Amino acid sequence: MLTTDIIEDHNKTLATDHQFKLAYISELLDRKGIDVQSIIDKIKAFQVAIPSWALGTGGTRFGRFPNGGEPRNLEEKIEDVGLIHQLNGSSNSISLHIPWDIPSDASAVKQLLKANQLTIDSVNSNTFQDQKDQSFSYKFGSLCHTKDESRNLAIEHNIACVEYGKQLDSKVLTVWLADGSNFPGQQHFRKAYQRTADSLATIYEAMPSDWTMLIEYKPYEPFFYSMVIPDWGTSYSLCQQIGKNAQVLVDLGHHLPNTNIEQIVGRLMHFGRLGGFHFNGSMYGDDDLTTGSIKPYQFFLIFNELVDGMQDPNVKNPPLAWMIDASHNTKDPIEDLLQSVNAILATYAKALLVDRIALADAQENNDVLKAEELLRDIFFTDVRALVAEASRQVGGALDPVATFRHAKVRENLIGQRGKFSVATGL
Ligand code: AOS
Ligand code: ZN
Ligand code: ZN
Repeated sequence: MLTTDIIEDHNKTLATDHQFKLAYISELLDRKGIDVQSIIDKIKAFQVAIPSWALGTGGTRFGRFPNGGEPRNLEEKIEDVGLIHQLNGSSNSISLHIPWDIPSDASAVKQLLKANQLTIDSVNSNTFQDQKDQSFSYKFGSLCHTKDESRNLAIEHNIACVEYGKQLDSKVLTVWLADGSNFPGQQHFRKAYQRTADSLATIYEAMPSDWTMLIEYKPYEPFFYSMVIPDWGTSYSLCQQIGKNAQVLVDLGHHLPNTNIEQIVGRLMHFGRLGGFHFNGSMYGDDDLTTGSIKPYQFFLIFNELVDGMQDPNVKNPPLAWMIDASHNTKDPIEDLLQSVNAILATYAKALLVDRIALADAQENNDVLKAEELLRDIFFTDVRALVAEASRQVGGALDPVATFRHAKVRENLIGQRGKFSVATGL
């Protein structure tokens, strides 16, 4: 944990610059008749979960270049998220991956969470790799497997994840399946889908009634001819069959290039079936880059759709689960996560500023240019001072990455955990 002095003292060195930028955006919003503090309050309330597997260097299948000081167990992962939350005030939960993050002592973990002002977000199952001495393999699929033995093992694993989640007060099971085929003819599409639907229904039945199941889709990888849940339509159909607490999870990187993700978001909210988000940046596919790093305008258009849906009383969509799902080889993982959360908050803030009455009017009257300009005007507005101010007001850093570097956090973690400590997980 950082001392509050370190954060406050560093904020002081940035204060003059910050006040100048904040005064400018405040005046601008004032002229538009927008109450600045109400926007700042909404930013403060927006929390993004950090996945336990993003705290170590991700790497690729060609290699991994760790920075050192990586968290070696669940407790150290919780401490890292605690640091992130201290710095930005916007990351108050951690998502777990089972079996990587099985708690050895649930009550001690709960105490540690409390000390770091954190909760557990979702519990993620792992049927994409065989564990040591596993009795039946997932090589040819898990919940879709042709053989009862492998399928049942995957079902039991998901139910065990719910049990671990219950111990730590989670209420969300996220299912991402690496099930699919590599060659034409390998898998019977309809049968594989039905086996998956039946398996998911069995898991759903075992979940407490106040839990949510998030079903993630992905068009390719690890399989390259077909995936059993390749697209939002498949996720949606599964949710429709399984029950009202099953929801579609959109991972930004899980779309083919140029997919209109904002429209998918709009559709799912209209159906009341958008359950959550995995934020990341994508150039080609599931690149898991820093959020907002590649296509910031599209990211803004997605948030515009989200905020439109969240503010519309006619939309009956449950509150969304927000999580980052990124990890790679070249940045310090904590710095990357701070950068991602910052981009998410700034983009959310922009979406809050869109004049929805004027936009609806332009749309109704088919004023194409006006509608587009209303969005572009906000997209080009620099709102970062609002995000910094939100962080400052809750005791966080004006510039979390700068404070992280100034306080030499990574150097200290390397000192405690070693130069070659390696995080469990991907
Ligand atoms: C995989 O591509 C998905 O994005 C998953 O959500 C997640 O990255 C995985 O479960 C982490 O191991
Ligand atoms: Zn994901
Ligand atoms: Zn992914």
